Amino acid sequence: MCLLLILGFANQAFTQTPADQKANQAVRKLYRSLHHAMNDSLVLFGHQDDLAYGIGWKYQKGESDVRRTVGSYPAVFGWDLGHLELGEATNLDSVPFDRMRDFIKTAHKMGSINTISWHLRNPENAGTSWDTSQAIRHVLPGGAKHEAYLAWIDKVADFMNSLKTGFMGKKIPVIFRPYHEHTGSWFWWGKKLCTPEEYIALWRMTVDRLKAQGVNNLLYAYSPAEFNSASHYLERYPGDAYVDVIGFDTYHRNPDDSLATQWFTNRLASSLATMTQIAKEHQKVMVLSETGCEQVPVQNWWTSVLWNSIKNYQPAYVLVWRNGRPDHFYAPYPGHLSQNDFKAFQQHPRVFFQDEWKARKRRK
Ligand code: BMA
Repeated sequence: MCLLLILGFANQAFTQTPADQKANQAVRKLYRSLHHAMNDSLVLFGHQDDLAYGIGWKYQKGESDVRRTVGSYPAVFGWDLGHLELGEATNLDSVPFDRMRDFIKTAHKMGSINTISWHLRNPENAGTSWDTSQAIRHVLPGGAKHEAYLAWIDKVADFMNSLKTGFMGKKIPVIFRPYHEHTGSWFWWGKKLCTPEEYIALWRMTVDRLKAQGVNNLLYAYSPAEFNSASHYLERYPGDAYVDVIGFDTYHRNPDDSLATQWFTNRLASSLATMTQIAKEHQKVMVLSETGCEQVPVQNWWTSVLWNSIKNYQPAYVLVWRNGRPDHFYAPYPGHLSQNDFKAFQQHPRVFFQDEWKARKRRK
């Protein structure tokens, strides 16, 4: 009995350890807490660029469309490093990297989780992420752009290494989500632009380089767009030693069309069902890494579309995209038609925003 208990405990500890063997204490703690959230069926709410800007405001200390609407910040904050590789001071959505660093510190201090994507330029011709000129083979070892690309990764390493708490100067844990939505072909790392082997080589080269630069505060998130089976999901999976979090990006488009809505809800549910199995087999944390319905034009979208599609599953978090412009936003703001429903979603016992997540961590 005693031995069984010890074995069970050891097994649990093993499976909740990040892929990076040198991961710091903070990132180990974050990984355990994500596993616990998932096992306890909690769904944390996340929002991209939440503290930076919203509808009608920009860079106002303490502001957040989510907090303005429901009184609490998100439990997960998303950020993006696109253009850091160029040495620019602001990212592709005009967020200054110095401010982003401060937002990440603020979010960490309030007990929330930070996740970072990277809409980086095409390394072949400096076009955008959406420039689909073939690039990967040129940046892999032996390619003409290899050294230049390592220098890009080093800029990411410097940024990650610079994320430190004010108090003790300890490195802040982050969920890094590079090369996302690769089952589509709209980014230069997408499925038609490289072979599975090239994609995996790019991923591993990136992670190995970050680690070699002393980065030890990351969990790595793998997040394709739509997929239709477990083998499709895993086709370009870089391996358990290179991934901690498995995600999935999908958006609700054409919400006026009931067939499109049905398609979205069915796909969301069936994808989460497939990922549940994968998460179990690979002992990873499962999340809905990006979703949303642009402008949320459906009054009860949060409870009837989103929650109804995910409620039978246990994604540790669900992140909606940025509130960039009056015609391009994914979280409500005060006065928005879905605000009451968003409040109902927030009050669901399984849905956690920053305040409840922080309180729970304190109790644990
Ligand atoms: C897209 C849009 C773009 C943005 C990009 C990276 O979905 O929001 O406006 O530049 O993400 O954040």
